[in-house]
Amino acid sequence: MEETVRDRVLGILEDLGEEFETFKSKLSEIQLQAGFGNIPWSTLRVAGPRALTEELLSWSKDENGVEVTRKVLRAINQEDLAARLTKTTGSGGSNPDQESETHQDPEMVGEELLKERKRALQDLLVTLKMEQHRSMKLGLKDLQEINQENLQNWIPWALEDLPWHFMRKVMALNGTARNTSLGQRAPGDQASGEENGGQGDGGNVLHHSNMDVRASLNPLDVLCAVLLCSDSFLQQEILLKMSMCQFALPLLLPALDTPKCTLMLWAMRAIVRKWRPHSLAESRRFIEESLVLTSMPTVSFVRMGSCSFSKSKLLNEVLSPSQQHHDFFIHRDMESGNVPREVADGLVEISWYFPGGNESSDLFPEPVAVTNLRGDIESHWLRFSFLTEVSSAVFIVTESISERQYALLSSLLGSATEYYFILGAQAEKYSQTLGFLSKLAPVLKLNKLNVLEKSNTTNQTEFVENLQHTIRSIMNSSNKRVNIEAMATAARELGVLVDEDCEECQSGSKWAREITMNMRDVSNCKTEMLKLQGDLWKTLTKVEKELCRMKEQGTVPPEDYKVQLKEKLSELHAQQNNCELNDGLIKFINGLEQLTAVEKHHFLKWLKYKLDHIAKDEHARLQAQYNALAGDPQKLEELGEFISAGSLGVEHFLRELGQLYEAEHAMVKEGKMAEIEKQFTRLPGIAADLMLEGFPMELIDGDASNIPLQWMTDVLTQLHVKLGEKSRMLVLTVLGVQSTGKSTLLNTMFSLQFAVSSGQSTHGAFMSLIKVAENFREDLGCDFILVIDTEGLKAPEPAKLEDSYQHDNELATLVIGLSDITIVDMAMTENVTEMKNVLQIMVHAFLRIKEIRQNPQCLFVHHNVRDMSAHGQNMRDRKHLLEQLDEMTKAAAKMEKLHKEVTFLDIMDYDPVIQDWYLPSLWHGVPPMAPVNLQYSESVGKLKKHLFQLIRIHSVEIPPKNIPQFTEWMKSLWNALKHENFCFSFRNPLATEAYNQLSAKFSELAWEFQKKMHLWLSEQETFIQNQAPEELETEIFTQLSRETQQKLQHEEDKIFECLEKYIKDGASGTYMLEIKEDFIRSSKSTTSTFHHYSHQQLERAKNNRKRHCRYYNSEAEFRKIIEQEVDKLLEDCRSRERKLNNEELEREFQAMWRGVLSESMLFSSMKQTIFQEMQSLLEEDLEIRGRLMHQEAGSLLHYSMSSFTMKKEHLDLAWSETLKELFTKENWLKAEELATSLMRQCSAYIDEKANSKADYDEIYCRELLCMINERLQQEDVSKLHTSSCFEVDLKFHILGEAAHVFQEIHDNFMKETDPQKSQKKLKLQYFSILKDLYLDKEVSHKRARDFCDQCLKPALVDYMNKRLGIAIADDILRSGQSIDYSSRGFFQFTTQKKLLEENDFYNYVRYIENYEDFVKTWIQRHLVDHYSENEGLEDLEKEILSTVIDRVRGTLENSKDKSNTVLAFTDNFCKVLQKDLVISKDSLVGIRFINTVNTGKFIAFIQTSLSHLEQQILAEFKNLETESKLSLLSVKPQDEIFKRVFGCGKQCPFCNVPCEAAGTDHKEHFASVHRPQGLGTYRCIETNILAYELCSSAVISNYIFQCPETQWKDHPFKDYRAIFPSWCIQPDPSINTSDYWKFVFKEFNQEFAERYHAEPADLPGDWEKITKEQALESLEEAFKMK
Ligand SMILES: Nc1nc2c(ncn2[C@@H]2O[C@H](COP(=O)(O)OP(=O)(O)OP(=O)(O)O)[C@@H](O)[C@H]2O)c(=O)[nH]1
Ligand SMILES: [Mg+2]
Ligand SMILES: [Zn+2]
Ligand SMILES: [Zn+2]
Repeated sequence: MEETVRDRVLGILEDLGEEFETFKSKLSEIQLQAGFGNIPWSTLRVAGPRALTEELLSWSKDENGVEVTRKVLRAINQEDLAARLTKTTGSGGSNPDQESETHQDPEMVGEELLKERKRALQDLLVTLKMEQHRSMKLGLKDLQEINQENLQNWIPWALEDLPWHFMRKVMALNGTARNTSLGQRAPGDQASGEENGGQGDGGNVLHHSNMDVRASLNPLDVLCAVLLCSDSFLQQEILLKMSMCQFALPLLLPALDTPKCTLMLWAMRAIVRKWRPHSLAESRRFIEESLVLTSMPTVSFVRMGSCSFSKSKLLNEVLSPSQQHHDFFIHRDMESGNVPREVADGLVEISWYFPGGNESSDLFPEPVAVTNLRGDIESHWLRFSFLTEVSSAVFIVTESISERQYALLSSLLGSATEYYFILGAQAEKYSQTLGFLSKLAPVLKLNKLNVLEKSNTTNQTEFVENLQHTIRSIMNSSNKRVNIEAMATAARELGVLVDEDCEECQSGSKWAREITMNMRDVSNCKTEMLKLQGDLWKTLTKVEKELCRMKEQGTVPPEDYKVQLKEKLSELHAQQNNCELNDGLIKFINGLEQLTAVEKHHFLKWLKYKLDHIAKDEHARLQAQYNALAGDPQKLEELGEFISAGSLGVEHFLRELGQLYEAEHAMVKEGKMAEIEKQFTRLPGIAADLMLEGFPMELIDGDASNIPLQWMTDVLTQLHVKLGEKSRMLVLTVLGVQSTGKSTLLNTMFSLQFAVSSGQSTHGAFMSLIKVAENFREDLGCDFILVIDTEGLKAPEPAKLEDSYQHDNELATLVIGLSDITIVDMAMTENVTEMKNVLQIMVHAFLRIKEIRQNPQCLFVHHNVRDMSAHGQNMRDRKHLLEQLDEMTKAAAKMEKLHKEVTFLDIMDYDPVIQDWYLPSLWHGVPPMAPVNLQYSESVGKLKKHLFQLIRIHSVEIPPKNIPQFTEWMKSLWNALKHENFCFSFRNPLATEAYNQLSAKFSELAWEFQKKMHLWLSEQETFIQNQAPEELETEIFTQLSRETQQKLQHEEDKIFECLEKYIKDGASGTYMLEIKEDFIRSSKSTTSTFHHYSHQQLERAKNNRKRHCRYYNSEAEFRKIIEQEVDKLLEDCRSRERKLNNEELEREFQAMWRGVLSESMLFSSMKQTIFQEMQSLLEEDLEIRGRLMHQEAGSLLHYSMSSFTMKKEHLDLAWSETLKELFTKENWLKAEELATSLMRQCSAYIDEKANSKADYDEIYCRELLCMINERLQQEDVSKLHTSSCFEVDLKFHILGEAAHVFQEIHDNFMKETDPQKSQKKLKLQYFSILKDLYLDKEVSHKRARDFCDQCLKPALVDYMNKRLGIAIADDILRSGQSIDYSSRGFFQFTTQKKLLEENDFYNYVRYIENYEDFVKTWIQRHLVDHYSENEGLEDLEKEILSTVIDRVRGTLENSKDKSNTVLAFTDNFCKVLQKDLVISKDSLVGIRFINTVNTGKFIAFIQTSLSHLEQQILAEFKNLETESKLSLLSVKPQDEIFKRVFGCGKQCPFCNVPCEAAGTDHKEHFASVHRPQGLGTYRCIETNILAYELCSSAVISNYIFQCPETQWKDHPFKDYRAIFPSWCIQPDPSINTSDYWKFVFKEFNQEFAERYHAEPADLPGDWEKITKEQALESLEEAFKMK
């Protein structure tokens, strides 16, 4: 008999029962939406099922009516009826069922239905705005990315927010993740207002509730949509977190995008559960196992037909621990649980019960799985079949059984599963149902116990208990135990898909299996497969640390001991490198290199699971042994260690790669392997890729307590490249007691994947990179966040106290040092001492980090706080904590040997209100059944928000480091940590960078200042030279000095201003502030030097001018007379009648000339005796200084430097009488050295003056005396106890030598200006003038030429010499050349590199013995070379000359109309240019007659000859050798450059290496590399053999030294600062740092010995092997030139 559509609709409406009213109300709502002709509410309200059927079907076409009915049914959560309607009324004759109506052909899907479901899915995804992720799956990274939303609360406002809300919350372990109700907007908010307005007729309660429902989605739909749009790894993560929240997990995902439903095996792989079955209750052991591998009985719950009570709710009650209800499954009474499901029908969920080992409270004695099928089994027969396959028992929940259903159930005949029926109350069909049941009894082997009745009157608690009891008995009787892997097999047989069957996953699994296939156990794998990281790496670590600590040095000299250790290192590297690559590792590497990204990801996950499995098995076995051994403490401990060494993970494989890489690198570096033989160069790139994909990377190996620095550096460098070099990272770390949930905290906060749970506790430290969204980077101030998870700090056991404390200390210092923000996890453990010990370690670490001037930000997280109100509790506790922290700080300061009072607040800005955070315990209840505490999740969320606020503020103050900076920083920290004295050994790379930047800036500013002042002084000097001597004694000169001081002050202020500004704008922030003082001081010292210098310059100019005048006065006098006479003669001649011819005129002139000469005193002895002048100056000086001059001293001329020898009287022997002879000898040598160096310095000065071509000046002598006095007053000299006789002798010899030279200078000068010569010249000139005048010639051009030649040209040349030096220095310091001179370090590098290239002993000697001289020559040579190579110098000359000539032109132009006479013109001309040109118009011959010439013509002539004059001067300059040109300059560029690179001039007290600190006045002297001390002439006093110790090694060794400063007493090197407080000598940053000087020493050992009159050093054999290339490399490394 055929049912009509009408019958079916009616049947369904009748079946609705109580829900019929709901149906009607929903219908009215839907009608409104549909918008076309509808059934009025008045009709609806009274209509019964039959009437409504008519209405519905007549409403429009039949089909539409059916459609509407179905929609409404779904909307009121009557999916089953809706499905039935579809099934029975489907059109087109095709089979419309979802998964077929018959069980024979379960997956035959009707096209129509398929379409409809596709549409439903499509609609859902559109609503959720997730369509694009259907193909482009979401990954974990999308969730990790940090964006604006991290700062907001996640309240879903629109449906499209729901998936994100779910994912975010579930990632944060938030129990409310599944809630799908939307946030209520504030009233008046338009979005909700509109809908309300549309409603129109209020008053219907039902109506409203439905309205609310509509504004949401069923959580299961959201879950399905999210899983559909996620990649398989995100799915895993979501399921993992859901499982922690104790949410039921999807076991079978409905067929959404796939033809069939899917078993979520892979998605559950990551879940590990821990429990204690009752069988183990005694032993107190836990079982920890991967969930998918755990076999247990499974009980399934399905529904048939409709049911009045919620099956899911019932299940929740069955599974909930007593006293604590938890919603494992979503049920219809939950928030939005009643919203109709759009796509989630047919979902099978699974949940578990795990016992905690407490027999009285556990519900079940062993684990049991419970599955729950959503929907009616009739529509989901395939799933139902699957469940019957895998379950021990299936509970069918139903209210009635119909004929059809009976038929269906009958087909289960022969099924192996037990069936139970839970009958809901439905009186009408009760008897019919019972009838069917009894018919089914034999088919399904039912008995009375298999039917549970649940009527309205049943006591719920009793019913649940009953059910639990039934399940228990099923567990007892059935021995069917399946795990999810086994379920997958069953599924495949039924044609259900399994997510693991995808290609990538299978290939990943295959690769992993190949590695683990032959692995027997963990220790076997470690010794066979991972050889490099075992004992080899641990021994290596020990040796590396010993190299820095030298604890077992004994009596071996430090350098030799270092060589021994180095050899050991090299040997170990070789051993590592020689290890055969085994199969497993090769496969691992191949896997990483060859697989696609997704495959690789699968591969690594698989490897992890498989390794975990192996390790767990072993762990369990060992644990059993351990328990058995209970009596024997010795063995227990051994086994305990064994157990802790038993972890094995992918990180061990990666670690092995790191070791392979390190070893290979070391081999190449040691020259034992060629660069091209390298095999592992691609590994760092691969590791960087892994980091990008979210794998945590091992930073510190917790087993060996070491960092593979090269590996780490190269991995991070690769990472930097892969990030497009945009890698500013904020570093965040967590630190705290062991196993307190640190990793869990980070994972919860940032969705990371750090290893958690006791089985795989963190070892060492791992880091994970999180991306900040592009549009959020600006705001947050960084591009990435690097999260570091660390191993818990242990409370040291007494036996291993030292080691453990050290390990923890290193770890804590390193990570705190690396971090911008540190979270200190202060779990409230029961053990107070443990907490205290750990705090002590942390405080110590913070103190050290503060000492190296890093400002750690820190948050204290008080974890496991039971009562959340506790934090408000009382200030007393806090005060108490602070007191304790202070105590700890004090103790730490003592350990660090800081001799100062420090409190905790000194090392950290600690504000309990902001910095103390309280977290409740992770679990709500007792694990394993406890879900995550909602409070925990929410507190973590708040903490996270706070962290981001902190980061925003922090990154403004201290810009985050990028990867290269981070790497450098890490290396420095680690290197320093290897040393005993961390703070002292730390070389701060960022501060160094800031320092270098600042010193470059400072040099630039200093030069700018000097240049301005030089120019200024040169103008003033010119001005002085243009004044009459008597003018200079007046106010004019004082005025000049005053102006100069003002100018200085002005420029000085400018320097400070610029420095301040630069520091303020500087990116290096705080570091610059720290070192600012040094530079301010240096600026001050530079300017004050200039104060002195400028004063001197002005004085000198004045003196010169006076001397000049004195000398020229007589000549001027003479010329005046001559000119008078010429005038007379002219008159005379003109008055004669006859015109004289040329000879007659000459005769007359001759007579006149002779007459004048005989009368004049001209050119008599103008020569001075310089030495007498000097002698009197010397006597004056000695008198002032109260030194007695010996009687027999005699004339200065008897002394010279070469004749100086040391005499007994030179030392104050009375003082040293009591001391050893040794002391005297040493002092003698030192005094001699002092004398030599002083003489060298003075002779350099004398030479310079000799070259300058200027006449002698008294100031020379004064300056020499000043130099000597300054040197003798220095501190180190006073310690030598020299006598005053020494001083007197020294001065005599030096000035004696100088006197000879100066006399010569003067004599030469006089010769140049030979009176005879000038006399002759004058004579010719005057005769010519006379002739011209007599003949009345037009002579203006002649006079003008004279003016050009005699006045203008010398002035221009002088100008050039004054300016060229400044210009050259400026050119060099500002051009590309300046890089060599940009900093002292750079200069050292360039010179040393060049020295190495030339490899010439004498060059080295000059460099070492007379650094200053070396530098000067070096610069000079460089200048000469530079300018002989190119036209640069000519350009400079042209520029200088053309500037001044332009000025001359301008002046000429201006004077044209103003001056009537030539004299007036010249006066004016000189006056205008008196600051530029020294024009001595007095020296113009025939000045008296000049007025007779035509002014206009005179000027015009000068104008036209200017360019000729310019060419002439340039040509003359061009012809000069560069060197002699340089010697003529008044400001010597080489001196200016020298000042920049020479610095303070101090040398290391042990090895004489020059100080590299910037400026001239700094607190500390330092050098990047020290030299073997023998190069500084150090030798063994007894044997006279040169010493080869390095200062940088000595300071960490047990060596001692003696020197005058220690009064020749022994002093430990480690404590050298007590003697030389201003020197900072740090240990070498790497073992190769000093290779350069070692190389030099071994090359020239013999030569140095001869030179120093000593025996050659007995160098360690290892030094012989150092090559030139290695030397260069070490140099590049030391000065960071790579
Ligand atoms: N009771 C309780 N257990 C927690 C809490 N937080 C984490 N755990 C559990 O403690 C165990 C260890 O957690 P981890 O996150 O690995 O702890 P950890 O501090 O990183 O451990 P180590 O790295 O070994 O020092 C896990 O099983 C967590 O589930 C908590 O607040 N309360
Ligand atoms: Mg951890
Ligand atoms: Zn030194
Ligand atoms: Zn210095």
